[in-house]
Amino acid sequence: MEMKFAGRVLDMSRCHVMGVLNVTPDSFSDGGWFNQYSAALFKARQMVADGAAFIDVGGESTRPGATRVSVQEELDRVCPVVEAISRELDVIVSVDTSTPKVMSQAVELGAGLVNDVRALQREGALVAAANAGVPVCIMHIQGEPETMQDQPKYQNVLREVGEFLTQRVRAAVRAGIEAQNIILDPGFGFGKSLEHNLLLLASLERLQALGHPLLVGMSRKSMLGDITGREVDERLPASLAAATISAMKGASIIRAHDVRETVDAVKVATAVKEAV
Ligand code: 8Y4
Repeated sequence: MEMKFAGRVLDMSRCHVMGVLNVTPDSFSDGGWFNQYSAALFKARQMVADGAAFIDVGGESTRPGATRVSVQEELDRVCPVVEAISRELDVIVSVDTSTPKVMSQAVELGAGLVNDVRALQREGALVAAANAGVPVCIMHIQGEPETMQDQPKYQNVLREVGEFLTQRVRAAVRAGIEAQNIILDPGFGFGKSLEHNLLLLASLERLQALGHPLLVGMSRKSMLGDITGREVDERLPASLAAATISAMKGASIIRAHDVRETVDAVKVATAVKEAV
C-alpha cells in the first residue's frame, strides 16, 4: 500500500503525522510579510525535525466568521512558503486549499498533496487536481464552512459520510484522478455535532473499508473541548488521545498542531498494532 507524493514514497499501511502550518491573516496579525514568511519556515523546520512526514500549508481560514481571502491573496501567501519548504526540507508539502489556481501553482512549486476540505466541489477543482497529478485528500463536509456548525443534521452520519465520500471518489476518478491517489477524511468538526464526531471516530474502520487510506484531523478541535471542558490551548492531552485512537483504528495520516508529541503517540499505537 504505497503512495507517491511528488517523488516521495510513503507506506500508507503505516501511520504518519501531518503538521499544520497556517499562513492566514488571523495567524499573523502583526509583523509584516517577511517576518510571517520567516516564522512559517522556522515552524516548518521544527516540525520536520519533530518527525512530520507532511506539512499542510493553508492560506484560507475555514473558521465560521473568518474573513474571505481573494485568490490572489491566497496565492501570495501560500506559494512562497510551499516553494521554500519543498526546496529546503525533506518533507511532503500538502496544500490546504479549495482554489483551483492555488492547487495548480502549489504543485508546480513542489507540493505533493492537495488537501481540499471542500472535496474538490468548487468549479474547476476536479480538473486542476487531475492535471496536477499528485494524490488528493477528499474530506467530508456538510454545508459551507461559514454555516456548517449551525444545527448539523443526519439520519445516519456514518452512512451519509460514506455515501458522500464514495460519490466524490467517483467524480474524481471520472475527472482523471487515479483511484490509488485518493485519500479520504471524515472531516471531524465540519458540519458535525459531538455525537456525530464520536460515532465517526468509533466507526473509523467502516470508512477504511471504502478502500482508501484515511487522514484524520481532530487536533485542538472543539469536539475535544466539548469532551474535556478545556480551552483550545489546553487540548494537547485530548488531541493525543484522539490521535492514538485514530492510529489504532488504521488512520494513515494524523493532521496535528503538536507534531513532536503526536509522533510519539503514533509510535506507541504503531508498536502495539505491529506486535500482533
Ligand atoms: C482549534 C484548532 C480548533 C484548529 C479548530 C481547528 C482538517 C483539515 C482543517 C481536517 C483535513 C481546524 C484544513 C480546521 N481540519 N484538513 N483542515 N482534515 N484533511 N480547526 O480535519 O484545524 S482546518
